[in-house]
Amino acid sequence: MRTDRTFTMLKPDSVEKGHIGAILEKITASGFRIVAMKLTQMTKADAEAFYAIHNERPFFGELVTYMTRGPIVAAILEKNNAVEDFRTLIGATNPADAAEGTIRKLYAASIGENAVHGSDSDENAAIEGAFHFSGREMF
Ligand code: IDP
Ligand code: MG
Repeated sequence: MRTDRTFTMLKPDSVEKGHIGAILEKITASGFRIVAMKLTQMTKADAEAFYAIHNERPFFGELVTYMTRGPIVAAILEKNNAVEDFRTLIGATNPADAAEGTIRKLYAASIGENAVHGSDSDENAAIEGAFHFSGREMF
C-alpha cells in the first residue's frame, strides 16, 4: 500500500462559495502534487456508497443531501506521508475545533458543511481514489 497519496474532495459548499482556487492554492503551496482532478457531481447512490461507513449515523441523510446538491472537485494528491499531512492541513471535522490556518478553519461553515474531504488511511485513499478515477486519469 503506497503511503504517498491521498484523496480529497472540495465539497459543494466550497464550489458554491467560489473557494476552489484558494483551496487548491493552499494545497499545492503545502507541497502536494495533483495526480488526478475533476469537477463532478455525485449521485445519491454514489454518496451512499462513498459514505457507507456512516450509514447508521443520525446525520447520514443530511450528509448525502449535502454531498449531492452540486458539483465537487475530486482529486488525488501526492506527497510524502500524504494521508496524515493532508488531515493536518484540513483540520478537525468541526471547524470550531480546527487549528488556525487550516482549510476547515478558513473555509468551513459547520461540522456538516466542512469544505473538504481527506482520506483517513492509506487503504481508504486507494479505495476513494479508484471510486472517482480510472487509471488513465491519474498522472
Ligand atoms: P472527516 O470528514 O473529518 O473524516 P467523518 O467523521 O468521517 O469526518 O464524517 C464524514 C463527514 O460527515 C464529515 O466531513 C461531515 O461532512 C459529516 N459529519 C460528520 N459529523 C457530523 C455531524 O455531527 N453532523 C453533520 N454532519 C457530520
Ligand atoms: Mg472520515
